[in-house]
Amino acid sequence: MTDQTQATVMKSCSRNNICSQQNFLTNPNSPRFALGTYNRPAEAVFSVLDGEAVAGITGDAIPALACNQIYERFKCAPEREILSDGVERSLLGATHYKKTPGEYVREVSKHSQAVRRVLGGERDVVQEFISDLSLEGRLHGIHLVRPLNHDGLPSAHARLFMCDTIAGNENLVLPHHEDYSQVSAPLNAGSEFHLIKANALIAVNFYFRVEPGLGALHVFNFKPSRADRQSLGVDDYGFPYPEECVAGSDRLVIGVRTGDVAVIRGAYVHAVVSGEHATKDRLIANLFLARIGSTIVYWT
Ligand SMILES: O=C(O)CCC(=O)C(=O)O
Repeated sequence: MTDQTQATVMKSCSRNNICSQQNFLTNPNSPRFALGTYNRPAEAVFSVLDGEAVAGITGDAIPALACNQIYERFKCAPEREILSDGVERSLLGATHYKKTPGEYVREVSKHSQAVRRVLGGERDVVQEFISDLSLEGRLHGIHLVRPLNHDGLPSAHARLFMCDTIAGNENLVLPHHEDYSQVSAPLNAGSEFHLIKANALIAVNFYFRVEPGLGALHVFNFKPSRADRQSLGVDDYGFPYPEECVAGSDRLVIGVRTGDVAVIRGAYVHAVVSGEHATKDRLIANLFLARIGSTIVYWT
């Protein structure tokens, strides 16, 4: 991680700054509530897994030409679907949200060709990242990086989403949520999902199109417990958290730009905020990954 500074208590911080906060100072088992900047997304993953930061950013990780080409191919892809799971967005690829593992892996095989085509073929940017993760992983005791499997079928390596500011809500592109509840949900019983621990869960986001100054990713210093999730009525889904529940929390404001890759601990509540005005056609690809012993598994 670059850019180390002394721990200070801050209400928010943006890229190129490291900020830490009371939680870290009082509880040595918590990760630093900080945003790190990294030269490679794979480096960011291990730093965040090791608790050196809760989030990491790699700027200009994807060439501008590749971002443009992916955006153009996505816009023309007939396989895109409109997903309405609380937010309307255009999706290409499989998502495990609210699905049984069996339903999810069967969906993966339906979409994998279109995802690969839009991302640009066999050696796409996400695949390159996964290869780099395997190399970097050797330095961190990782022997295998592989898709999470179910019924002998693999998970996907990426899904793509394009979102606008939510109609009727000037300020949000993606409401407050976390990514752990959907993994620990009872519908995943008996699958590899249930081996995943909250602190080992990482979300990786590849930004192909973000309007300048808009659509920042906010990560809040709130990692809900099971009791929190139950009392907020979001157990099993992790969505949507009422904005009020993070009103007093510190936050990392990650002003993501086209070409960036951001890595965050998925168990922390996060949201995408429009900014000064509404935004349109914000395109990302993402995947989740988790360390299980000396293996990293990934899924979408
Ligand atoms: O779009 C982003 O910056 C974050 C995406 C995200 O949190 C999600 O897809 O669950």
